[in-house]
Amino acid sequence: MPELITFGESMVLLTPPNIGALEDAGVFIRSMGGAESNFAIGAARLGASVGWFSRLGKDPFGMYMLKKIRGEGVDTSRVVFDPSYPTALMLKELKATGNPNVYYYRRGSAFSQMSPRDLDESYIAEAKILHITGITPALSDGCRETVFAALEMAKRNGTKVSFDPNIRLKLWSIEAARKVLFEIASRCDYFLPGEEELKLLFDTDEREQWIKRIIEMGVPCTVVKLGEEGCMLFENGHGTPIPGYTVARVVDTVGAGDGFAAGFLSSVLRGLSLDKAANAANAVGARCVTFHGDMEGLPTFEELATFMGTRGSEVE
Ligand code: KDG
Repeated sequence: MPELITFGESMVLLTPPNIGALEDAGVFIRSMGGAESNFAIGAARLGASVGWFSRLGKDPFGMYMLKKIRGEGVDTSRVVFDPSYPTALMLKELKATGNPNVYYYRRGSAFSQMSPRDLDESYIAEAKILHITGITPALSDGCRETVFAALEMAKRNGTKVSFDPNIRLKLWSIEAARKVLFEIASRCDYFLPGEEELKLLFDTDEREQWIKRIIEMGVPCTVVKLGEEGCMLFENGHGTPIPGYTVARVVDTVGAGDGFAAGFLSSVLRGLSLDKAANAANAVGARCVTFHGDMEGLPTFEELATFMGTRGSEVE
């Protein structure tokens, strides 16, 4: 059974080869996205024993994603195929600068039919860490119930819970998001938000304010992603800045947070101290932003060692 598990919706991603309006695009390159499968693939490439479960449509796109994720060495034994609902889609519109525009086709997807009945408690019980993101509870009532049921199962079996809020305001309002995401965050063991997400969650632009709120929340370990600045690690109410890595050119930041979580949790499971795990996480995140695509920049352990080595750091 895998040590690190996660679940969520993955989508086939269609992107035109060139910059320009999507309505004029006639040719698309197929790949895939999904925060949790990006995370699982990232952790597997770094050598972790990882499992991902989901509901996929019983259709060619569902099969494509299963094969892709399984081919990366992720355990997919708990994936369910749904004959009645389709696999979700996502389209990207490339712009001359900045992150692409994203269009979702996921309402009524197979994953949105997820319910607590899809959970295998023994799979959660035997894992060391369950990683959840805030995208899943935004997708449907059933998905939200499943997240809370999985959290309960983890708690009663001593499995640690990691949580990345991954706020997607295309899926719900900030008011709805705050209520649910706070509830999950306050019960997790590893909280992995980005600074912009904390500004939204705590409704403040002031760093001192969100630092104060993070300390008050009392999560055993919080790591706040600060982009090129690196991250800030909070342990027992004490915050330590962990400097980031410089890259020549940022091409796409989408998926970098999933890489960061993969780098952090796989390092924690290898027995690294939290500050060393946060350093490795910074490196994975930095490498990811130099690649187009949601998961293409996720490094193998050797690639991470090279990336860190050329910047005077060492992978452990
Ligand atoms: O973190 C990257 C993800 O956002 C992306 O791969 C797609 O899961 C996705 C989403 O819901 O936006």
